[in-house]
Amino acid sequence: MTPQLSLHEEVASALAGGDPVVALESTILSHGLPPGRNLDVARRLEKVVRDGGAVPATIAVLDGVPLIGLTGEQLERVCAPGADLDKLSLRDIGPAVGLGRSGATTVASTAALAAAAGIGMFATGGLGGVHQGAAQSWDVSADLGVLAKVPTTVVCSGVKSVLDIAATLEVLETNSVPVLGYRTCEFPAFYLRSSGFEVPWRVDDAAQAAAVIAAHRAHASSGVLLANPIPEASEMDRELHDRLLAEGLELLKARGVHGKDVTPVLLEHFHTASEGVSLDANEALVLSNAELATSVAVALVKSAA
Ligand code: PSU
Ligand code: MN
Repeated sequence: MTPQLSLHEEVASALAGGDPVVALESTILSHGLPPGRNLDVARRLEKVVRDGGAVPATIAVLDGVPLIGLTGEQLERVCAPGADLDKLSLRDIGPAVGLGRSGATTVASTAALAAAAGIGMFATGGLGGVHQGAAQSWDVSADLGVLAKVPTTVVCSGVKSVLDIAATLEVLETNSVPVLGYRTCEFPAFYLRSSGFEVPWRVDDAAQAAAVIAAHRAHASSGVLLANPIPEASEMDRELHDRLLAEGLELLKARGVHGKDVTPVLLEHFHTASEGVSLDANEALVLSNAELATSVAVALVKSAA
């Protein structure tokens, strides 16, 4: 274990005992949900993991220290209204640590830090991917390249339809990342259950997912993507979704938003313009992903025993 990581005591003892641990990211809290709502969701996510029989490890960098598992106070700090944390992808971890800064971790950095700590299971909302127009802009999330290299399973609700979903799936294939649909043959599109794109593999329960993940780990060093569609009752109305998406894309163009600000600005637009409908959807899907990640983490420990 690297001394560059600080593991919460509870997480360290679960790992030492071979008990299930589920990593959670912090960018979704600091940049994806509004203050007030984010702390409530953060606490509920941790509770869902505990209720399912695993230990939650929310990951963030505070004052230059990568933390694997946060105390209640640290979680409040990440979610505080004026926290103004940087959004840290994996390439930003070195600078943040070296300069003693604080920031929230994305899928890329959370997956890498989790793997370094010995945690193989990670739940989040949406994965970053290939942006539309990437052939010109080269905007491809580092999430994809990192999943190629770290043996972490990411449970998410696919990617947002603002991305080029077909290209995202191609890049995952190139990077040897298996994509498993959970009780679906279609890749989910975050707020919507279906994207029209097929997934190569389907699993129907936690035990099947665990069997695939264990076998993958024996043969490859890349991560696994377990794609879990948003619960039916919380799926967004497609018309509302398409309208917000079109508006959001216009907004990005008009304001000249690019790079790492794209997702936060777009999410903000969805949340304000839908008067909270997208927030409820976002919350429902991430809680459902935490629940699924927990049952797969528990199944993995059982199958290894
Ligand atoms: N997708 C969402 N909500 C999010 C993100 C993605 O629906 O909060 C965040 C995640 O932390 C993800 C990151 O890892 O955005 C990807 O950012 P970028 O495209 O700049 O790599
Ligand atoms: Mn990008």
